[in-house]
Amino acid sequence: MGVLKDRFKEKAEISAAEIKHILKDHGNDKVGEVTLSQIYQGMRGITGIVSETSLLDSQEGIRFRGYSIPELQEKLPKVDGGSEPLPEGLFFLMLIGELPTDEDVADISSMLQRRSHVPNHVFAAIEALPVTSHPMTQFVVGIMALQTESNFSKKYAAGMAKKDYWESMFDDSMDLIARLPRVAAYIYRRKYKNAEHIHPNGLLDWAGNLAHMLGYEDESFKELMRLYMTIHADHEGGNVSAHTTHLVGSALSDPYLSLAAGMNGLAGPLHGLANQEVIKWIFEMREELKTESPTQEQITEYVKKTLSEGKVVPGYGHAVLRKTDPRFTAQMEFGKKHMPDDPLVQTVWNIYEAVPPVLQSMAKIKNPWPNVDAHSGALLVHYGMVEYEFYTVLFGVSRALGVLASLCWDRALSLPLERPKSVTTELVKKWINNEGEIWGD
Ligand code: NMX
Ligand code: MLT
Repeated sequence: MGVLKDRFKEKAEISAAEIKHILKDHGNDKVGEVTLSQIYQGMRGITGIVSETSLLDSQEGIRFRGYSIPELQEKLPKVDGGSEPLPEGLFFLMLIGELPTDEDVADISSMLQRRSHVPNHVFAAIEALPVTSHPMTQFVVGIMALQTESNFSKKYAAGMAKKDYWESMFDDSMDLIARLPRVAAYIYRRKYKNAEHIHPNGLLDWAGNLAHMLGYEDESFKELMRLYMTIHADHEGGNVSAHTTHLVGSALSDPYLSLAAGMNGLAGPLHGLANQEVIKWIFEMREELKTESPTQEQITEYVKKTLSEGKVVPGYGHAVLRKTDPRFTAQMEFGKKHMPDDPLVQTVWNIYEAVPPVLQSMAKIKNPWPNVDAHSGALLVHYGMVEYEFYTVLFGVSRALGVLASLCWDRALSLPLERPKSVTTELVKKWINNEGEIWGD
């Protein structure tokens, strides 16, 4: 832990000095213009956040500190005999900005094991909810109950100098990442497996141990968890879960409060909940068509029906991407390797053929291609995890890696309270008539 923290401190100090120089020389340079439509339409295309951990290109997809997903699969350490990257390695990369060695990753795995204790009151808080509560509701309650453990909030209450904020934010972030798999597995076993809980295995890696505590011992499921936890971890800073975590953190809310806020955003059907919506939609299609393997023609008709009912086709489209999401492709490759004959996985591939032409024919849809959520559920169902309401919790455990690495950077760079200017339509109308100004100071 000490070594990781020292390395982070060293990197952050260099970056902070660099940013100071950049702002001194270029702080007043203009980076673009903002149209009225952008203000009304979700701020698409407005650059307004710094997030060091990853960068999204509309054509190429995500790069983590410059590395694409295939490059991560090649370069990040793996378990002996495994072929998927260890998410601990991605976390190191996002936090430190360098590829880790096998030893760096082993150190993070054992640090997370050491810090993984979840106090009993957290389980009691989850138990206080009806078992029928959505798993994301239980997950957020679990994270909020863990907040009693925050070092940052205790130290802040006792009086802490600004220069020390980053250190207890860092400690909290490591604790939280270490504890999340236990909380997630507890919710899964409570809701779906008669509350028969499984003890952690201290010899396993972070994602392998999550698979074990969920009750899946198949080595290829563990490999899936390693891939899943890697590819869902970060998608630059503007997506709802990352932006919310960053925004709430900017009020100096501790990592527990900030992540819980981000997870509430992930629980929305246009964001992370789309992974459950995809499988639900496919199951409903199979039931309605009374076949396990609908043809492409049948899928096309079903997509048109979904659209005619005024619903979205889940798993398709994106606010930034304009090509097939490389996270979809990585999962498709996993499917081809481990379960090429699975009828549900094949249906996902048939949907990939059928949906884009239909969406392309609707001028208003900017991206007809699949996103990460179009594929993930089918892989989980293959291993027997059919309880699709749980899927977004898995997304959330992974997303914590990226947004908490970013939160450490936010505090280390002393980024200030986030507070953009808002306007009223009344003021917009005055501005149009040259009777008022809508720019903030
Ligand atoms: N099915 C039907 N309509 C769509 C779809 C879709 N898959 N994608 C976009 N549209 C509509 C969108 O609702 C909007 O309609 P309107 O003007 O009537 O409000 C119009 O097309 C223009 O939207 P875009 O500018 O292309 O997309 P936007 O940036 O607004 O939204 C999503 C992006 C991701 C919210 C949208 O594509 C969507 O709702 N997709 C389905 C849900 C989904 O898969 N979400 C997961 C995203 C990934 N993640 O994990 O977070
Ligand atoms: C994500 O992974 O956060 C989603 O693809 C949504 C986004 O990037 O806006």
